[in-house]
Amino acid sequence: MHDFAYLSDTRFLKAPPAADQPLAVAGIAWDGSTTGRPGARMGPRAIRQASHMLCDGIHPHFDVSPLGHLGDAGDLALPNTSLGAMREAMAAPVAALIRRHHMAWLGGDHSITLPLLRAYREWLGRPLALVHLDAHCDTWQDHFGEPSGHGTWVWEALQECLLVPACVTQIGIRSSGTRAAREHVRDRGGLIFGARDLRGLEAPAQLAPVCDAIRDRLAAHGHPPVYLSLDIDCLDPAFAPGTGTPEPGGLTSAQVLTLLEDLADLSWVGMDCVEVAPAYDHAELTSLAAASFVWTYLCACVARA
Ligand SMILES: [Mn+2]
Repeated sequence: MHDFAYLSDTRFLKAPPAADQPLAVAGIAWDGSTTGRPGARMGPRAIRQASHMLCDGIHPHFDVSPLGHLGDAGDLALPNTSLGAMREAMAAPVAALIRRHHMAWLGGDHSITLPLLRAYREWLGRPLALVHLDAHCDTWQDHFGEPSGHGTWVWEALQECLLVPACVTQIGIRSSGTRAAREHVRDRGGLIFGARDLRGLEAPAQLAPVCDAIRDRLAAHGHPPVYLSLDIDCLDPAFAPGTGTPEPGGLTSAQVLTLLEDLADLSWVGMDCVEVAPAYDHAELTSLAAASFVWTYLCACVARA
């Protein structure tokens, strides 16, 4: 794996290079599809740097550390400007990595998730369930006149039958958009918990109905493998200012942590954390939130094993 020194000069949690560990992270330092403020290509480096605040401890909820189980595969070697060429270049290294490790992908803008889902769908041989935390529905049918981008991947993944429609759950959605886009997942039979639905709900007991609804869907549809796509702009800009298309009125860090902790028992197969744009960050708020979410997900994997 080519490792751009300037993009990944440190490793997540100071973990060793990926070899035969069950868990691994890899960066996808691409932001050629951003429609707002660019800069998410610098996300992997910032998330790794922020993760160093977490590298000497045990998770307070799961009572484990991913260290000893985790490797860092560096950043994928990718073209910088062509979406098609980037996705083509991703295919082989992604296919190899998901067969070797349970992966957490560090974005990058959200256009990276479609080729990731294609790779998981092909490898697992069945459509996936999706838990999608985001301010944006990402079900637009075109990307400002282009066929594909960082706001079309959910639409495309459903069109390509990569997902079980009834097992797609969107959480935190609140951006402007046509009704057709905003409600598309629900129209296909999936679940949407918009930011307004979740206002004031933060404690485990308050969010239990959300977790139970997801669990019920999975049980009713044969327990498909579950993928987590976590756009950091699901958080309110107060918690995550460093992102390309911030939307006021978002989730709190505590809400997201509660969901990650209390959904730890799902049949997760991988995750991504995208849209961290450190140029707009303050005091590493955004990159530390992203690092903490990825760390929590990885700790859940260790605790489950
Ligand atoms: Mn978003």
